[in-house]
Amino acid sequence: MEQFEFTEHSHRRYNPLTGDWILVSPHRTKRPWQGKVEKLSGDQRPQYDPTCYLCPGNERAGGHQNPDYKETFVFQNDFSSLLPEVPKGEFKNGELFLAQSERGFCKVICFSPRHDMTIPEMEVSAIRKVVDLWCNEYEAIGKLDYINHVQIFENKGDIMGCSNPHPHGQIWAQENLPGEPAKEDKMQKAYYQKHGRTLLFDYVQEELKSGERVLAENASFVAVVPFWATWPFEAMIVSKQARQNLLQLNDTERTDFADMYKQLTVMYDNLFEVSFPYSAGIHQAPTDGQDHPEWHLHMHFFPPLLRSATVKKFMVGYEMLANPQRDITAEQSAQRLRDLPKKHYKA
Ligand code: H2U
Ligand code: ZN
Repeated sequence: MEQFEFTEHSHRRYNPLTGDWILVSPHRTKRPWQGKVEKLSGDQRPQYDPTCYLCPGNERAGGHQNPDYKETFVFQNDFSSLLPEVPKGEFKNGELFLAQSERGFCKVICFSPRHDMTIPEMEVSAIRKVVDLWCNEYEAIGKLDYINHVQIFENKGDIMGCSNPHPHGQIWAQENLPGEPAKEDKMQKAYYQKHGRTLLFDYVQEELKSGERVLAENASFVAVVPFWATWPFEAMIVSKQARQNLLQLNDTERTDFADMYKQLTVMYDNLFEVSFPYSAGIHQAPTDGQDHPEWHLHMHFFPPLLRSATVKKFMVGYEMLANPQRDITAEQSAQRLRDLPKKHYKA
């Protein structure tokens, strides 16, 4: 029997942030990029769309009017999933039926007044305004007594169910730590208690040493395809130093975060020469008023595309019922992304 090589043989990889496993089947990618790579005709969008509910000056649902904003703009989601005025309550019937009231609220953030922009096409100085807005919102929302988790995210592309191409993200804030951050909270706490360093600090050191999965690096941040990546081109932006949350970033680090956000999304767009869809979001310390030395700021990118602008990875069948699975290894994905031109393909 030949020796086990994880570049050749089926194996499971462990995600130390969540405790989950994924199945990797590298033998299925001996010829990973056969078949035609389809291109979509680039969408031509106007700088201003009179029918867009996010463009400056336009009217939104419920008769609200957007100001004539010049940089970023944030507003309460007109169709919030979470609401602040929910009476406290619990439903319990034996061990099997349990429900609890949950308070919170949702906001929408416009990244730019320009309807035709996307993050990879924006200047780093403009993306820096988005980072500043995230910081201000995390701080203000986090101070609210009943809010313990602030989820900042971006859902991009109609394939991801995003309703509007105007560059925007969202914030959902709530009382309880939701599922994914709760898993990461537990795993990071255990690691920190054992080692006295954050899990992602140690992880980033190792990734920088090997360089195999590193996509880009600046003075304060690294973009990496995680060893345990589930989506074909999943990536993570991690601060090099242990930072519990956005507020611990200094001025340079905020700009470096913006720079890394751009570098990664430029790679993504160049991969299939399409405005690359993804769900991305920031994981950081809970806002429960406690110190969280175990928490290490990072941003996840989960893009659905597999082989081209139109061929998507489905997380169905075995993946729904057993484990997520991938063919192309994290190392192969990183290599492909790294080898791309560093300039946006439209430029
Ligand atoms: P997506 O990026 O997932 O499409 O979400 C856009 C959000 O914008 C969505 O949550 C909100 C929707 O509720 N929205 C408003 O708040 N006001 C509007 O006038 C339309 C959409
Ligand atoms: Zn618009």
